[in-house]
Amino acid sequence: MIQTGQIIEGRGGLYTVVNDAGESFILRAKNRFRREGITPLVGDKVRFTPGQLEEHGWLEEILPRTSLSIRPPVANISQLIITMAPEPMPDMLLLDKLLVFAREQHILPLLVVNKADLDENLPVRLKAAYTAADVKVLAVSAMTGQGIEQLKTLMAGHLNCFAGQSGVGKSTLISKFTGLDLETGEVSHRIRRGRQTTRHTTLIHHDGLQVLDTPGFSLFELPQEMEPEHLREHYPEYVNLQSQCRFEVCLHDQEPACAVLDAVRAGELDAERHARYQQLLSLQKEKWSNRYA
Ligand SMILES: Nc1nc2c(ncn2[C@@H]2O[C@H](COP(=O)(O)OP(=O)(O)OP(=O)(O)O)[C@@H](O)[C@H]2O)c(=O)[nH]1
Ligand SMILES: [Mg+2]
Ligand SMILES: [Zn+2]
Repeated sequence: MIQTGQIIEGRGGLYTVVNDAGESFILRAKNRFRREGITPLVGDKVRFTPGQLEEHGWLEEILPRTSLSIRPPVANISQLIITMAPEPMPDMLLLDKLLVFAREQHILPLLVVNKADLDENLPVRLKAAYTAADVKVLAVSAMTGQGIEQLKTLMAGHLNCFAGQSGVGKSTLISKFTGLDLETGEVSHRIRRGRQTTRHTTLIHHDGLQVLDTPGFSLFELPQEMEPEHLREHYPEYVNLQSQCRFEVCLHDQEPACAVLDAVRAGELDAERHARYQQLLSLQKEKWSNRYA
């Protein structure tokens, strides 16, 4: 009897799938998937045949995805919770890459600034820089509980995925509101070992919330096949001004009579974010020109 469910974990060719009634099943993908070059991903909605007795069952079909990330591999995220903290030192370029990825995949971004107990200033600065970019910024602390209820409210109804640098407290936050004991680690230990504490992706259903703890977004790179000319479309504050630029395909880089450059010079748009935009633009140009290499 074929059922439908969602992949919550995949390891060593075995997939854990949970059906609508909350029962879990261990499945293998049929050979057809490999032949067709389809890799089942955590987050995928699937049709499957449960196994008999001790036997594993079979994945039959992957249902259409609403969003996709290849690296790290996850499907159907609807909200990306980009997590930052005063410690480790914020990687602003990573933040901008993740925002571009979210916009491109029509995923709602949410910027969560954790460890507000250590520094109240960071969320204020990020709010000032990112409100124009249409990003909601929320200050929280897994330690004191500040902002956690608000965060839960914002998470309702989404397939949420935590992303951000190693050590910002993603697993600690998830543990905080699920009560689950996830692996977490000291920032200093992590640097010494040079690796992340969370090493594989799990989809957690808890109390009506759906959340993914995912390693790998800390090293996120924009896909090679993203055309450099499309980058500007994922910066809402630039899209708003585009019609005022002299050239229709203005990349807001060095063109004359560019409304974005004017706004940056006038201090109306964040100059550092624009400098990072130019950095990403040249990175994508380089990737794009090497795409057949
Ligand atoms: N002061 C303070 N420390 C926190 C807070 N939240 C987490 N931490 C600490 O930050 C460290 C890293 O937390 P983790 O939850 O392991 O970080 P992570 O983002 O899951 O890291 P990876 O799994 O490596 O990607 C731990 O020592 C936590 O105790 C907070 O709100 N305040
Ligand atoms: Mg973790
Ligand atoms: Zn322009």
